[in-house]
Amino acid sequence: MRTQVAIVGAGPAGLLLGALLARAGIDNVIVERHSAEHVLGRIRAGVLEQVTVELLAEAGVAARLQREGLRHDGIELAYGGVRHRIDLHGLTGKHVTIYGQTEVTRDLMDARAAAGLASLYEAAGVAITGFDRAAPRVTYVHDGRAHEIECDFIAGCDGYHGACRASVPAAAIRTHEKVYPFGWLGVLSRTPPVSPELIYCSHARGFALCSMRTPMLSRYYVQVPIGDRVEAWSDEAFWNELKRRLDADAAARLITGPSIEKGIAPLRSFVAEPMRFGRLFLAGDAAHIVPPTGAKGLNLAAADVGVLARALVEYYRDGSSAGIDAYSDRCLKRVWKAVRFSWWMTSLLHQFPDGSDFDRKLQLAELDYLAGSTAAQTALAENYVGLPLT
Ligand code: FAS
Ligand code: PHB
Repeated sequence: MRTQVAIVGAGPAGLLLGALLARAGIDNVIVERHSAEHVLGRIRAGVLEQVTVELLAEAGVAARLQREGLRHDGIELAYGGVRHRIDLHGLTGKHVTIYGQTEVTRDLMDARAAAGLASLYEAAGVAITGFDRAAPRVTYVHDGRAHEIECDFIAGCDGYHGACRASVPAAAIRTHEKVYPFGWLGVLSRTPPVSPELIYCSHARGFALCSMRTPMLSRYYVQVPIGDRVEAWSDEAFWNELKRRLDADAAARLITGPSIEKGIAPLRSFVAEPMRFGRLFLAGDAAHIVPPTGAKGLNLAAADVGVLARALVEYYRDGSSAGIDAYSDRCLKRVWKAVRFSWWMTSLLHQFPDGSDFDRKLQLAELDYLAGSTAAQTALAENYVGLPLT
């Protein structure tokens, strides 16, 4: 098989890139190791920046999102039993949209299928070669048969554990990593959200987050120690712990119910540099990971592929390689700002096992400063709604 761009990974990054390239008439194939059902079964992000919504609209897949997505103009920070609203829209003129990553992925998959574009699911043993020369190849096995894709470029959209970054010679790549000493236990429940906007809670027992997917589908998280196993957390234990971390009003109003999904996600910050190796481009989680505290992971993936799609259109339409040559530097400028923000939000709101009383005092002082400073709230709001796609 031959194509212009071979995309490895059918998560949001790969699917959005495929849609943007197809809109520009650039032929592409997606190779995914799992089934579509498996990909859709992963419960992940919930908050979309305006840049992400605009890219989905540009890709022609935002109709349901525009109908069903929930516009949020603010978030609340809770500490000391009091909630403080950050007026995102009032401070930045922008808002965020609540629309689950699962739905984004479903919309992209449906559009791709409707357009008859090639998506190869359950592809085993995906390997990439020749990207350091002008002969990139993607090979894989499907239904016991070996296949090869000849292409001009490879987009490594295969996430943190994917094959693409792992195929880059160690001497050609630098990685930066910070692993946090806790995880997030997340629960999805068919219950009305406890509050119309997200509540980020800082509590001596640990962080908690009240989020949602729809007016009848709530998403909650509590910080748990590294090594905690989800089997050790009954629904009752989860709800009791969440209530202990919420302010009295939210705890009293919380409507609990059976979990329809429950899992523990580890938290890490990770960046691979550069993000381009000859004819291979890394995008999304394949290149960087952020703790979900800043709601940046999915949005960074979308921004990467927005830049990459524009660069590839410029290459094929104008014969210019300026965009693809600038891809890595352009993305990394945005990535590191999001990594910093996500680290800052995580450091501000979580309890660190080795944290001292002094550390907790600093957290509370910063929260107090935030609660009383328009300048501090504006800095948080600018990063939360998403920095411009320069
Ligand atoms: P993805 O990991 O989504 O997609 C990569 C795809 O590549 C997968 O489908 C995988 O099966 C496939 N793949 C991997 N190896 C392959 C191979 N060798 N061959 C072929 N295919 C291969 N972000 C937020 O903003 N908010 C959140 O609340 C949030 N929660 C998260 C919870 C969890 C448990 C995890 C793991 C991540 C969470 N994230 C969150 C981040 C997440 O949303 C990512 O940023 C987002 O999925 C990035 O999309 P992709 O880069 O497409 O990577
Ligand atoms: C979610 O709804 O899953 C969510 C929302 C905001 C975050 C992280 C996760 O910062």
